[in-house]
Amino acid sequence: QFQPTREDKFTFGLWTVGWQARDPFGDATRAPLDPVEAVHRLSELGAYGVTFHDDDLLAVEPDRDRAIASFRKALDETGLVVPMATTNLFQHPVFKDGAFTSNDRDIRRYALRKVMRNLDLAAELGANTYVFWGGREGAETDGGKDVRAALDRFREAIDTLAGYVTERGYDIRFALEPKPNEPRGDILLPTVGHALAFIGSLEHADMVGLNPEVGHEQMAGLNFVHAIAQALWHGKLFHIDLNGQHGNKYDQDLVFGHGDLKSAFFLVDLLENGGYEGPRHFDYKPTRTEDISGVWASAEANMRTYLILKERARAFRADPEVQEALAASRVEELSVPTLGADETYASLADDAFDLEAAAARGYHYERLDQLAIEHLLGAR
Ligand code: GLT
Ligand code: MN
Ligand code: MN
Ligand code: MN
Repeated sequence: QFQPTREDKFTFGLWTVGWQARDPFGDATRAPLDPVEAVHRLSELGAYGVTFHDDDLLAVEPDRDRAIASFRKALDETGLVVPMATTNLFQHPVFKDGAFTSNDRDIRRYALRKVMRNLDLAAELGANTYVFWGGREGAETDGGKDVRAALDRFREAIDTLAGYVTERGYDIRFALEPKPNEPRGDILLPTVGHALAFIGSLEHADMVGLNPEVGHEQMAGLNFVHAIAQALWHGKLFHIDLNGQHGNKYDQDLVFGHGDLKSAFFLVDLLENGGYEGPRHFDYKPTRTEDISGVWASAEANMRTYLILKERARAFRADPEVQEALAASRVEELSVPTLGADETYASLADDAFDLEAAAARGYHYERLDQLAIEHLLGAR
């Protein structure tokens, strides 16, 4: 039980298990990980696929062609797929003021070339989602960045790249990944809501959606389950980054479920029942204390935790007492349109409504919440 299989569609970024655990205060605590080794180990653990930044492939082999060849061979040997790829537009010093929104025009043009080159590889490897995390698109000072101009350039970049993908005939959609801050003091498109509004302004809006990350919304104090529900509602949940975070602090990138566990429970319930069919992608960092055995233990932990929560969510839904509690809370009633099919605002005039009685009715959410906690804790 809780043994992952390919059908579970678990995927990992090469940069997750491959993170050498450098932080702003300390050096790497782990050796570079060969992407070939990562592919084989993840396959043995039951993962379905891997994802990568252009530069991740060069972790131990600086020659791009050779690195790609051995990565491809590992994929063929294991059957792992590459559903998503992305670009490293944050690590090199050239991106210190951003990539698509750097004040320096030459750098913006270089960034577009870097993406186009990796889009070709992504298409070759069969990826159908391409992620844009704009970690360096932002500022520390409000005087130095014209945010409206930056948004113009961000839009120009995404539209230009969407045009490139369309013209090449690649079967690829874009997914923007919001984050409020870190590494920049303030990042553009800081939350799911900001990104959704931005997407609506794009020329190629239909091929652009979201890659929300659990911890990033929680860093902003927001409810991730609500963010995902709204992304689904807009038809924009193209991909997802699962991990763990304890509230408003630096980006922890903990194992999935190792932060706000109750939110993770309701998230899995939503993903499993809300129509999301894409990969369950883990974007976490094995903590700096771990050696390589701890890295693999943490990779396994992400998948097991997801499967356990999936089972807990199923048991919650199947419990007759939960069904009764849901009915008592009138959860289903919210799906009934407020006006009948043939009604207009005029029909509202002759409602017989007992104001006092309606105000007095309780919603019984506390009982429902406790039932969720008991299922989550395995007490039912
Ligand atoms: C980086 C970031 C992640 C993004 C990755 C995709 S890179 O690790 O912290 O949240 O998803 O570019
Ligand atoms: Mn993160
Ligand atoms: Mn991260
Ligand atoms: Mn992420």
